[in-house]
Amino acid sequence: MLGYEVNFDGLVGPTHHYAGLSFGNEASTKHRNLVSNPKLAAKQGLAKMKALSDLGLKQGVLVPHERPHLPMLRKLGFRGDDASVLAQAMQYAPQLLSSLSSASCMWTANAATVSPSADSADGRVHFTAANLNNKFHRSIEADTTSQVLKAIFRDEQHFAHHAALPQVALFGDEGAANHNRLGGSYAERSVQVFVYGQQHFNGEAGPKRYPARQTREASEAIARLHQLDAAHTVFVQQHPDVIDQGVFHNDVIAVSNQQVLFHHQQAFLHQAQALDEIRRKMATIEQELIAIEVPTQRVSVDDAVVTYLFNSQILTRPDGGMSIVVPEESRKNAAVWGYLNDMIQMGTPIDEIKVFDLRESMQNGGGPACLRLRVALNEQELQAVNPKVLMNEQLFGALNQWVDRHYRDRLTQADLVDPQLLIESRQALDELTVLMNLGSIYPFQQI
Ligand code: SUG
Repeated sequence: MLGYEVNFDGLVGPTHHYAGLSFGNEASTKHRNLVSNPKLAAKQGLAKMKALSDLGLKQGVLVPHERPHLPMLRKLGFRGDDASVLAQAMQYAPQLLSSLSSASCMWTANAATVSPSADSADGRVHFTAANLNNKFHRSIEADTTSQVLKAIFRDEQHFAHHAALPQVALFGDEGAANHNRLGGSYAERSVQVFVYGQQHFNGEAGPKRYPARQTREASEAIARLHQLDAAHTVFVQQHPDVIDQGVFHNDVIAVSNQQVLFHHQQAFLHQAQALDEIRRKMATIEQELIAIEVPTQRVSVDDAVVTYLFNSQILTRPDGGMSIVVPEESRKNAAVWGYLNDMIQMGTPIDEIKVFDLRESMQNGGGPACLRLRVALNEQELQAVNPKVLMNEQLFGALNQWVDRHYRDRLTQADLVDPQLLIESRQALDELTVLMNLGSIYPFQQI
């Protein structure tokens, strides 16, 4: 059966700024208070989407959420009209205003976990929106994410949507950033690998310095909801020491595509055992794991974190070869660039490097892979996707013009109090829902 991996990238929202909100994500902390450029951020993201779509790959777009999030500010006790809610929040709790203005939903690898129909007992594609409860600014994403996914994957015959897991630390869930799928064709059964940072019930030691954002308990609940079978599912603990070095999601230290698992030597706790289990489970579907393990001697964990070497996308081109998509920061680092150039000569399926400038997102800790949610679909399922969200020449042109009309090219935390920014954002999103045929997905549209 024909299969596709469709990458759904997050379109950067108009309130993109640097607020240092993500403890444990070193880029976020380091770039706190930097002046951002939302217009450039959105255009850098769109350029990547268009370039990949031009390669003949399937590319979708996920829309930004409404920010500042007025309903949550009101829930937290700020009263009056919108302008006075913003003014009070800025006066009494500027960090809250920043949290509720973050454009963090751009990192759609954290939007949800997706299991393709070939792996699920009921033959449907399953989506569970991530609760993202480790960070307040991200915990408010789940409801809108669900609405957006339902507006794109509408047909219940093909698509099953699950609400986010309970909003407590025990079920900390960061979506597909801690999830890999290894196998052959996208439309055939594969092995799903859930990577967690901590197991709360009877687990081994977790990180000491930074939080583990994904729990085993959450991953297991998702595997149950998605009706996966144990024979093709693997749960692996990420190495706690690397979380403490800034690897806040597994996609900062490992990435997969089809049979290939590209990972660092220190990615997993009990690494040899983990790879062995993946290998054995892949053998039951007659697939052989191609493990590309990067030695610490060649690339240190620190270099991996700064350059986002593993936050790359490995994509199968229509000619069957694979390209690796890396951020500009990987080219600038001699060790990483040297490794990448050696790797494409190693005889693995990866034979090409593609470099993108994603600096605006990178400065908040979001590389190429953070910006995309992978959805593997068969032909019929692809036909059932809302076609207005799929990238093509026309959508690319329309979205660039939309960004030009509505986005600022400079934003600081001080600007978030400006009621005009809220008005601009709402106008922009209102137009976007029409452009992409999404219906009323934002709170302000439902009042
Ligand atoms: O959740 N940064 C995001 C980056 C997410 C990257 N995603 C993946 N690795 N898949 C986060 O830490 C920073 C926002 C700020 O500080 O302004 C932020 O939310």
